[in-house]
Amino acid sequence: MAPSAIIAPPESEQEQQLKPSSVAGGKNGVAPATLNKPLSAMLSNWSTFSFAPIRESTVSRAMTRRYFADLDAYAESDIVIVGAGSCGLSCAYTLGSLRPDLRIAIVEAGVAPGGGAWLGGQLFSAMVMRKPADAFLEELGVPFDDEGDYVVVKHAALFTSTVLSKVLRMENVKLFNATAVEDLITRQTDDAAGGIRIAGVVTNWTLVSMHHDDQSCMDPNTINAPLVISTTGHDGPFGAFSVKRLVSMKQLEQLGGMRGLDMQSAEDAIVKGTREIVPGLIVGGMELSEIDGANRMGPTFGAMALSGVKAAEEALKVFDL
Ligand code: 48N
Repeated sequence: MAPSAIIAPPESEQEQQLKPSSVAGGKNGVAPATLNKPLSAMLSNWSTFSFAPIRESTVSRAMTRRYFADLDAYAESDIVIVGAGSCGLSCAYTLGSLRPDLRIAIVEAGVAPGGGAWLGGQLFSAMVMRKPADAFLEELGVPFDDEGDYVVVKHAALFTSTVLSKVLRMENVKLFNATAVEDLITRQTDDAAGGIRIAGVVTNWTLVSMHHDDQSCMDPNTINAPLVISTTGHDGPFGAFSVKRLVSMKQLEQLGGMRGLDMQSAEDAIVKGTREIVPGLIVGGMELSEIDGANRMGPTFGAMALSGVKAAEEALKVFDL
């Protein structure tokens, strides 16, 4: 005997409300926007669709011509920002906005810029920023929930992609990603103490940097700049690069080492401590915790954004000297 059809219990009022159609933008929600004319004309006309003709070499030339023109132009930069995490990108946005006349190169070891700011904490994607960092979100036009002493961006990638897209649109800023800074360019200062001034960075494609041990040394490239801003994050395979290099060059005795998690103290310390460490080198973000022995703050990102803003301000003080 066929099992009797299972008759679903009547939906409760509450289940009715959970139906997807109540989501804004659904049939019963806000009317969907229309696409532009060329795209609308494409829809349901795929049988006649075809791309314009191209030759493979044209694609290669379109890419390489621009890349090598950028390498040539930015070989002499005004400012180099090392690390395109939340601090580096916030710094680039601030500097690029305030000084569109400055040529700013960002060097990022990862193929994907953004560093640790694509997720909030763990896999919980919302991003918390404590006030007054909401001012930076307002500046960028990133929407957030206001929770009183702090705000929440619904997805960390919304913050990161917004600041990234604005920086990439700037005429005076160039991102060299998948490119590692593997040393600093130095000059002797005239003081008797044998001090140095940082005068640029030494770069290599990250994959090359990772294989120096198993390939003959592939000589690097360089970018000359009177000012470098290092925001390479706390210690890790690539992290805390510039501060570790200052120790190995005997310009710093030793690192303070990032301390345990203390949200209350960590964020103020990082923002207020962002500064020029040796002539020509400003350090910000979590890389700074490695010098000063500052606490870590875990999944709150206001200090990264405002350390980037402060690093930009410190750079303009130095640059306008
Ligand atoms: O996101 P990070 O690691 O660094 P910050 O300082 O921008 O932001 C830190 C933040 O994400 C946290 O760590 C949060 C707040 N958690 C704190 C906590 O308690 O743990 O970005 C650094 C970027 C990365 O994209 C690296 O790939 C890049 O710097 N990088 C380099 N790029 C070029 N050359 C190098 N030598 C290099 N080293 C790191």
